[in-house]
Amino acid sequence: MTATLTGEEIARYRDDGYIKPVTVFSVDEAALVRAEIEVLERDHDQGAGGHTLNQFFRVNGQVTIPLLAEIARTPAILDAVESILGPDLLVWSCELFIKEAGSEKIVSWHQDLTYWGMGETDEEVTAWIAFSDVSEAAGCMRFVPGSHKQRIQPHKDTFEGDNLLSRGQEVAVEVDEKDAVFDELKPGEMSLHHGRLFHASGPNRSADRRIGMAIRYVTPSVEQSVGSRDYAMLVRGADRSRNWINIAPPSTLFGEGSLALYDRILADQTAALTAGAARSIGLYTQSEGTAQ
Ligand SMILES: O=C(O)CCC(=O)C(=O)O
Repeated sequence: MTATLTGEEIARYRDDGYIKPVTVFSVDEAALVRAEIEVLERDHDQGAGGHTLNQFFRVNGQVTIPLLAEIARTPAILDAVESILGPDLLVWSCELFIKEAGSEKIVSWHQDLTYWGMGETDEEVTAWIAFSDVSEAAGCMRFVPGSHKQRIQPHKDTFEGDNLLSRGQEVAVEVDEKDAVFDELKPGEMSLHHGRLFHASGPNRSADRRIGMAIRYVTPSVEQSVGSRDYAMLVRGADRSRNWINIAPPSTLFGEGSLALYDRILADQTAALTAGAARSIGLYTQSEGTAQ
Protein backbone atom coordinates (compact mmCIF):
# COMPACT_ATOMS: atom_id res chain seq x y z
CA MET A 1 0.00 0.00 0.00
CA THR A 2 1.25 3.49 -0.79
CA ALA A 3 -0.22 6.69 0.59
CA THR A 4 1.72 9.49 -1.07
CA LEU A 5 -0.44 12.60 -0.84
CA THR A 6 -1.63 14.42 -3.94
CA GLY A 7 -0.70 18.05 -4.55
CA GLU A 8 -4.27 18.99 -3.63
CA GLU A 9 -4.05 17.07 -0.31
CA ILE A 10 -0.72 18.70 0.54
CA ALA A 11 -2.22 22.13 -0.16
CA ARG A 12 -5.18 21.28 2.08
CA TYR A 13 -2.80 20.22 4.88
CA ARG A 14 -0.93 23.53 4.56
CA ASP A 15 -4.20 25.44 4.70
CA ASP A 16 -6.13 23.47 7.35
CA GLY A 17 -3.27 22.08 9.46
CA TYR A 18 -4.49 18.49 9.07
CA ILE A 19 -5.43 15.92 6.45
CA LYS A 20 -7.74 12.92 6.87
CA PRO A 21 -8.53 10.13 6.30
CA VAL A 22 -5.50 8.43 4.78
CA THR A 23 -5.70 4.63 4.60
CA VAL A 24 -2.45 3.03 5.76
CA PHE A 25 -3.58 -0.46 6.89
CA SER A 26 -6.30 -2.80 5.67
CA VAL A 27 -9.08 -3.55 8.17
CA ASP A 28 -7.50 -6.98 8.74
CA GLU A 29 -4.04 -5.53 9.36
CA ALA A 30 -5.50 -3.02 11.81
CA ALA A 31 -7.30 -5.83 13.65
CA LEU A 32 -4.01 -7.73 13.92
CA VAL A 33 -2.26 -4.71 15.44
CA ARG A 34 -5.11 -4.26 17.90
CA ALA A 35 -4.83 -7.92 18.90
CA GLU A 36 -1.08 -7.49 19.48
CA ILE A 37 -1.67 -4.43 21.65
CA GLU A 38 -4.22 -6.37 23.66
CA VAL A 39 -1.79 -9.29 24.12
CA LEU A 40 0.71 -6.77 25.53
CA GLU A 41 -1.94 -5.52 27.95
CA ARG A 42 -2.77 -9.06 29.00
CA ASP A 43 0.79 -10.33 29.41
CA HIS A 44 2.61 -7.21 30.65
CA ASP A 45 0.09 -5.38 32.79
CA GLN A 46 2.76 -5.02 35.50
CA GLY A 47 4.99 -3.06 33.13
CA ALA A 48 8.79 -3.57 33.18
CA GLY A 49 11.97 -2.06 34.60
CA GLY A 50 10.04 -0.14 37.25
CA HIS A 51 7.70 1.52 34.71
CA THR A 52 4.00 0.89 34.27
CA LEU A 53 2.81 -0.36 30.90
CA ASN A 54 0.80 2.85 30.71
CA GLN A 55 4.00 4.88 30.77
CA PHE A 56 5.54 2.88 27.92
CA PHE A 57 2.31 3.32 25.98
CA ARG A 58 2.10 7.06 26.62
CA VAL A 59 5.63 8.21 25.93
CA ASN A 60 8.47 6.88 23.76
CA GLY A 61 6.79 3.52 23.17
CA GLN A 62 9.11 2.93 20.20
CA VAL A 63 12.14 2.60 22.50
CA THR A 64 11.16 -0.65 24.22
CA ILE A 65 8.21 -2.09 22.25
CA PRO A 66 9.16 -3.53 18.82
CA LEU A 67 5.54 -3.48 17.62
CA LEU A 68 5.31 0.30 17.99
CA ALA A 69 8.71 0.90 16.38
CA GLU A 70 7.62 -1.29 13.47
CA ILE A 71 4.34 0.57 12.99
CA ALA A 72 6.29 3.85 12.93
CA ARG A 73 8.29 2.47 9.96
CA THR A 74 5.22 1.41 7.92
CA PRO A 75 5.95 2.49 4.31
CA ALA A 76 2.44 3.85 3.65
CA ILE A 77 2.60 6.10 6.75
CA LEU A 78 6.08 7.30 5.76
CA ASP A 79 4.94 8.01 2.18
CA ALA A 80 2.25 10.36 3.46
CA VAL A 81 4.53 11.99 6.03
CA GLU A 82 7.25 12.41 3.40
CA SER A 83 4.74 14.29 1.23
CA ILE A 84 4.58 16.91 4.00
CA LEU A 85 8.06 16.89 5.55
CA GLY A 86 10.34 15.68 2.77
CA PRO A 87 12.61 12.65 2.44
CA ASP A 88 14.50 12.67 5.78
CA LEU A 89 12.30 11.50 8.64
CA LEU A 90 12.88 10.78 12.32
CA VAL A 91 10.46 9.46 14.95
CA TRP A 92 10.59 11.38 18.21
CA SER A 93 7.82 9.54 20.11
CA CYS A 94 5.14 6.87 19.70
CA GLU A 95 2.13 7.10 22.00
CA LEU A 96 -1.04 5.05 22.40
CA PHE A 97 -4.22 6.94 23.24
CA ILE A 98 -6.71 4.39 24.52
CA LYS A 99 -10.12 5.18 25.99
CA GLU A 100 -12.17 2.33 27.39
CA ALA A 101 -15.83 1.97 26.36
CA GLY A 102 -17.82 4.39 28.50
CA SER A 103 -14.65 6.20 29.69
CA GLU A 104 -14.97 9.84 30.67
CA LYS A 105 -11.35 10.50 29.74
CA ILE A 106 -10.86 13.51 27.48
CA VAL A 107 -8.07 15.55 25.97
CA SER A 108 -8.39 19.31 26.43
CA TRP A 109 -7.75 21.85 23.64
CA HIS A 110 -4.02 22.22 23.14
CA GLN A 111 -1.18 22.74 20.66
CA ASP A 112 1.33 19.88 20.80
CA LEU A 113 4.47 21.95 20.32
CA THR A 114 3.83 23.98 23.47
CA TYR A 115 5.64 21.46 25.64
CA TRP A 116 8.21 19.79 23.43
CA GLY A 117 11.07 22.29 23.51
CA MET A 118 11.20 22.41 19.69
CA GLY A 119 9.96 25.96 19.22
CA GLU A 120 7.20 26.71 16.70
CA THR A 121 8.56 24.50 13.94
CA ASP A 122 6.64 23.48 10.80
CA GLU A 123 9.02 20.52 10.49
CA GLU A 124 6.98 18.19 12.74
CA VAL A 125 3.81 16.25 12.01
CA THR A 126 1.76 13.78 14.04
CA ALA A 127 0.37 10.69 12.34
CA TRP A 128 -2.61 9.41 14.37
CA ILE A 129 -3.69 5.91 13.34
CA ALA A 130 -6.98 4.29 14.34
CA PHE A 131 -6.97 0.65 15.49
CA SER A 132 -10.67 0.66 16.40
CA ASP A 133 -13.70 2.53 15.08
CA VAL A 134 -12.82 6.06 16.18
CA SER A 135 -16.17 7.78 15.71
CA GLU A 136 -17.49 11.00 17.21
CA ALA A 137 -19.30 8.87 19.83
CA ALA A 138 -16.03 7.07 20.64
CA GLY A 139 -14.29 10.38 21.40
CA CYS A 140 -12.33 11.03 18.21
CA MET A 141 -10.09 14.08 18.01
CA ARG A 142 -11.54 17.47 17.09
CA PHE A 143 -9.52 20.00 15.09
CA VAL A 144 -9.89 23.74 14.53
CA PRO A 145 -9.02 24.14 10.82
CA GLY A 146 -6.38 26.80 10.16
CA SER A 147 -5.47 27.26 13.85
CA HIS A 148 -1.89 26.10 13.13
CA LYS A 149 -1.33 29.47 11.44
CA GLN A 150 -1.30 31.03 14.90
CA ARG A 151 1.79 31.10 17.04
CA ILE A 152 1.96 28.92 20.15
CA GLN A 153 -0.67 30.38 22.47
CA PRO A 154 -0.45 30.54 26.28
CA HIS A 155 -1.56 27.30 27.97
CA LYS A 156 -2.59 26.61 31.54
CA ASP A 157 -2.23 23.44 33.63
CA THR A 158 -5.54 22.09 34.94
CA PHE A 159 -4.30 18.75 36.37
CA GLU A 160 -7.85 17.45 35.87
CA GLY A 161 -8.09 13.74 36.63
CA ASP A 162 -10.08 12.85 33.53
CA ASN A 163 -7.55 14.48 31.21
CA LEU A 164 -5.21 12.13 29.32
CA LEU A 165 -2.51 14.80 29.04
CA SER A 166 0.33 14.80 31.59
CA ARG A 167 -0.68 18.05 33.28
CA GLY A 168 -4.19 18.53 31.90
CA GLN A 169 -2.79 21.34 29.82
CA GLU A 170 -5.24 23.54 27.99
CA VAL A 171 -4.87 26.45 25.59
CA ALA A 172 -5.78 29.58 27.54
CA VAL A 173 -7.75 31.20 24.72
CA GLU A 174 -11.44 30.63 24.00
CA VAL A 175 -12.11 27.89 21.41
CA ASP A 176 -15.51 28.04 19.72
CA GLU A 177 -16.75 24.45 19.44
CA LYS A 178 -18.72 25.49 16.34
CA ASP A 179 -15.38 25.83 14.53
CA ALA A 180 -14.33 22.25 15.31
CA VAL A 181 -14.31 19.36 12.83
CA PHE A 182 -14.42 15.74 13.99
CA ASP A 183 -11.49 13.51 13.03
CA GLU A 184 -13.56 10.33 12.66
CA LEU A 185 -11.45 7.40 11.48
CA LYS A 186 -12.12 3.76 10.65
CA PRO A 187 -9.63 1.05 11.68
CA GLY A 188 -6.51 1.36 9.48
CA GLU A 189 -7.10 5.04 8.64
CA MET A 190 -4.96 7.89 9.90
CA SER A 191 -4.94 11.65 10.09
CA LEU A 192 -1.91 13.92 9.99
CA HIS A 193 -1.92 17.06 12.10
CA HIS A 194 0.42 20.02 12.53
CA GLY A 195 2.07 20.62 15.90
CA ARG A 196 0.44 24.03 16.33
CA LEU A 197 -3.09 22.87 15.39
CA PHE A 198 -5.68 23.34 18.17
CA HIS A 199 -7.06 19.88 18.92
CA ALA A 200 -8.96 18.04 21.65
CA SER A 201 -11.05 14.89 22.14
CA GLY A 202 -14.14 13.91 24.12
CA PRO A 203 -15.25 10.93 26.24
CA ASN A 204 -15.86 7.50 24.76
CA ARG A 205 -19.65 6.99 24.69
CA SER A 206 -19.39 3.97 22.36
CA ALA A 207 -19.59 0.29 23.31
CA ASP A 208 -16.00 -0.46 22.22
CA ARG A 209 -12.55 0.68 23.30
CA ARG A 210 -11.12 3.60 21.32
CA ILE A 211 -7.54 2.76 20.32
CA GLY A 212 -5.25 5.15 18.48
CA MET A 213 -1.53 5.58 18.07
CA ALA A 214 0.15 8.96 17.68
CA ILE A 215 3.55 9.01 15.99
CA ARG A 216 5.54 12.25 16.19
CA TYR A 217 7.70 12.69 13.08
CA VAL A 218 10.34 15.41 12.79
CA THR A 219 12.93 16.33 10.19
CA PRO A 220 16.62 16.37 11.14
CA SER A 221 16.58 20.19 11.15
CA VAL A 222 14.36 20.34 14.25
CA GLU A 223 16.30 21.16 17.42
CA GLN A 224 15.64 20.50 21.07
CA SER A 225 16.16 23.90 22.66
CA VAL A 226 14.89 23.43 26.22
CA GLY A 227 16.44 20.09 27.16
CA SER A 228 20.19 19.57 26.82
CA ARG A 229 19.84 16.76 24.26
CA ASP A 230 17.13 14.69 22.60
CA TYR A 231 16.73 11.37 20.86
CA ALA A 232 15.02 10.16 17.68
CA MET A 233 14.87 7.09 15.45
CA LEU A 234 15.77 7.58 11.77
CA VAL A 235 13.05 5.94 9.67
CA ARG A 236 13.66 7.30 6.15
CA GLY A 237 16.48 9.11 4.36
CA ALA A 238 19.47 10.43 6.29
CA ASP A 239 20.22 12.56 9.35
CA ARG A 240 23.32 14.71 8.88
CA SER A 241 22.19 17.32 11.37
CA ARG A 242 23.83 16.34 14.66
CA ASN A 243 20.68 17.68 16.33
CA TRP A 244 19.58 14.23 17.48
CA ILE A 245 21.03 11.23 19.22
CA ASN A 246 19.95 8.55 16.75
CA ILE A 247 18.50 5.44 18.37
CA ALA A 248 17.85 2.04 16.81
CA PRO A 249 14.51 0.22 17.05
CA PRO A 250 14.41 -2.39 19.85
CA SER A 251 15.06 -5.99 18.83
CA THR A 252 13.20 -7.52 21.78
CA LEU A 253 10.35 -6.45 24.03
CA PHE A 254 11.57 -4.68 27.18
CA GLY A 255 15.19 -5.77 26.62
CA GLU A 256 17.73 -4.72 29.24
CA GLY A 257 19.54 -2.25 26.95
CA SER A 258 16.35 -0.61 25.70
CA LEU A 259 15.01 -0.26 29.26
CA ALA A 260 18.21 1.55 30.26
CA LEU A 261 17.90 3.76 27.17
CA TYR A 262 14.27 4.46 28.05
CA ASP A 263 15.34 5.71 31.50
CA ARG A 264 18.02 7.92 30.00
CA ILE A 265 15.68 9.46 27.43
CA LEU A 266 12.95 10.08 30.00
CA ALA A 267 15.41 11.77 32.36
CA ASP A 268 16.73 14.02 29.59
CA GLN A 269 13.27 14.83 28.18
CA THR A 270 11.65 15.51 31.53
CA ALA A 271 13.41 18.91 31.65
CA ALA A 272 11.77 19.99 28.38
CA LEU A 273 8.42 18.26 28.79
CA THR A 274 7.72 19.47 32.33
CA ALA A 275 9.22 22.98 32.00
CA GLY A 276 7.04 25.61 33.63
CA ALA A 277 4.67 23.10 35.26
CA ALA A 278 2.84 24.58 38.24
CA ARG A 279 3.75 21.51 40.28
CA SER A 280 6.15 18.60 40.02
CA ILE A 281 4.94 15.99 37.53
CA GLY A 282 6.20 12.63 36.35
CA LEU A 283 5.63 11.72 32.73
CA TYR A 284 2.72 9.30 32.90
CA THR A 285 4.22 7.61 35.95
CA GLN A 286 0.85 7.22 37.64
CA SER A 287 -0.29 3.61 37.72
CA GLU A 288 -3.68 4.08 36.15
CA GLY A 289 -3.81 0.90 34.14
CA THR A 290 -2.82 0.46 30.55
CA ALA A 291 -5.94 1.99 29.15
CA GLN A 292 -7.68 5.06 30.39
O1 LIG B 1 -6.05 10.74 21.04
C1 LIG B 1 -6.43 11.79 21.52
O2 LIG B 1 -7.55 11.92 21.99
C2 LIG B 1 -5.54 13.00 21.55
C3 LIG B 1 -4.26 12.81 20.82
C4 LIG B 1 -3.43 14.04 20.76
O3 LIG B 1 -3.64 15.02 21.43
C5 LIG B 1 -2.30 14.02 19.84
O4 LIG B 1 -2.07 13.01 19.18
O5 LIG B 1 -1.61 15.05 19.73
